[in-house]
Amino acid sequence: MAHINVALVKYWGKRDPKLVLPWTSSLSLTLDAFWTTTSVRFRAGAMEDRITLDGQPVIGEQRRRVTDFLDLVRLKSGRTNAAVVESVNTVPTGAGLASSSSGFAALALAASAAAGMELDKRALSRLARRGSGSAARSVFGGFVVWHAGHDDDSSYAEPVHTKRFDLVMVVALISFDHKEMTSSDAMRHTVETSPLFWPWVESSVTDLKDMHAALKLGDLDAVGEIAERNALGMHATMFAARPAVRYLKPATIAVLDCVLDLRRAGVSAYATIDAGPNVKILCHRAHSSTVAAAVRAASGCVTTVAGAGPDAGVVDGR
Ligand code: 2P0
Repeated sequence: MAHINVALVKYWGKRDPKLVLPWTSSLSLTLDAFWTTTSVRFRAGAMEDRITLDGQPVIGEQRRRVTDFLDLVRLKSGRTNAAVVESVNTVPTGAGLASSSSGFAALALAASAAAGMELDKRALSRLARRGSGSAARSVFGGFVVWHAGHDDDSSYAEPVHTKRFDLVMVVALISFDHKEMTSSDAMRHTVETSPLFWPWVESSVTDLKDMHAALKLGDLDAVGEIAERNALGMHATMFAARPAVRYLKPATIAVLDCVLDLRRAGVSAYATIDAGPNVKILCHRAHSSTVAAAVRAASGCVTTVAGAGPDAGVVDGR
């Protein structure tokens, strides 16, 4: 079982698509509100992997990504059998809600255990990375940094120890729809065509350094400011891609306006947005009801309040 994470300093762009090595290091918060539970069994005699998500067979590109990952586990473990994979998501899949972060972290944990591999957490993070970049971070709970690294060994995630502070994310669910362009395609297109990509990579180095300092101090305003500028910068790289990639909807902008109004009214609230129209708003737990009510009124969205989630782990044999 693994929980989703939301990046405060984003990963956007691979310098090695096969090994999933990113151009930038990233830093995230694992959330308690959404998770994936996955079981894997290797079956003697079966010809084909059997993969279900929420009880439905997984097909097409999604299936290919999972079977590629199982092939990697088979290669590393020496297993040859086909697998039965059953996954259940509490998070809408493919809607920019980081379902692949919890999905591939849970799969890496379950598949490596079923194959008899005994991986420490760093090795598990490196394995999860090969399924989906953000999954490297969901191996750990709380705040997590994924070091970009320069090869398979040096690109892994680890926890960031911070001063304790009660930061939560109000998740503003604007759309549950499957996004039109996957993150993988959108980031490749951005790297290849956006003139703003390289300046963003450069500014991301400063954002990460500043974020570490802000977390050490437990300074929510600094954490929020850095997260918001980094996310809007990432979306700017997509707006400048040719043709543009635009995940934001009118309701996304309404939530951003609302967050600004909340700040003007003295409430510390900051927005971050991933590859979809949904917005996550960072604030103190004490302000979460005020923030959630304001963004619902401003945009008609549904809200969930999420705190820090745990490490990926085995629950009831899963
Ligand atoms: C992140 N996102 O840091 C960034 C910010 C979305 C926006 O990681 O191609 O599903 O599988 O490595 O991890 C979403 O991309 O991409 C993502 P792949 P992934 O959370």
